[in-house]
Amino acid sequence: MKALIFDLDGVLVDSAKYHYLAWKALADKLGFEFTEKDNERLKGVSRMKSLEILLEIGGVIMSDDAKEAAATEKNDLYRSYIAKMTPDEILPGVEDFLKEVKAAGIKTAIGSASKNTPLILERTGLAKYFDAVADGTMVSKAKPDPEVFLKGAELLGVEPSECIVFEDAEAGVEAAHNAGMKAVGIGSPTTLGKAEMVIPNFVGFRLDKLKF
Ligand code: B16
Ligand code: MG
Repeated sequence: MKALIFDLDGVLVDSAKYHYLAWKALADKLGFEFTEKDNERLKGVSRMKSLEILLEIGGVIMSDDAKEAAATEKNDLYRSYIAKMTPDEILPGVEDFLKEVKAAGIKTAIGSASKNTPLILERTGLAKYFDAVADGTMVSKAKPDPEVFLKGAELLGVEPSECIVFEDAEAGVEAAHNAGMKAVGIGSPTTLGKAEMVIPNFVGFRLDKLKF
């Protein structure tokens, strides 16, 4: 193993709550209920696909132009929230693990669907831990397609088989496998059962626990 590739939302930071608030504001405006349970379906999914799922939940039909406008409105509100993020919002245990990884000389990349990745990395101070960033601005195919993880490996100059991915979404674990990489699931074994290893979070997690 030469490199570790990290998903962003749900693995390093909890930006899902801001996605939820921004999508909920749109649902409120359109006049239907959107719950936190519904929001689970949007994790790891691209912005446009998320909007389509939201509209399906509300039983709302929209033209393509109206969808573009709604996605932009949601993103503007979401960015206003993440623009206020601080390093306190890095998930527990993450920074200790990243420090150990860097000290061990292992390469690191971000592999995220989010087009807002640079703003989040900058606001939280996480940028300094990563040698490369592959995000939603660089790929055209969403997870479970392996494109974003293959891009991460390419930017790092390593083979996909030398990478391990950390993911909180089922589609992300599948994307890692489709890239020929192993996956560590962050969250529940019920949803992430296909990963080679599942941990609840990074608290107390160390490199020597990475065993496959
Ligand atoms: P944006 P990840 C994903 O990030 C989120 O989990 C997902 O909920 C979001 O819709 C997607 O990014 C796109 O985000 O609207 O900011 O481009 O989990 O792949 O880091
Ligand atoms: Mg995620």
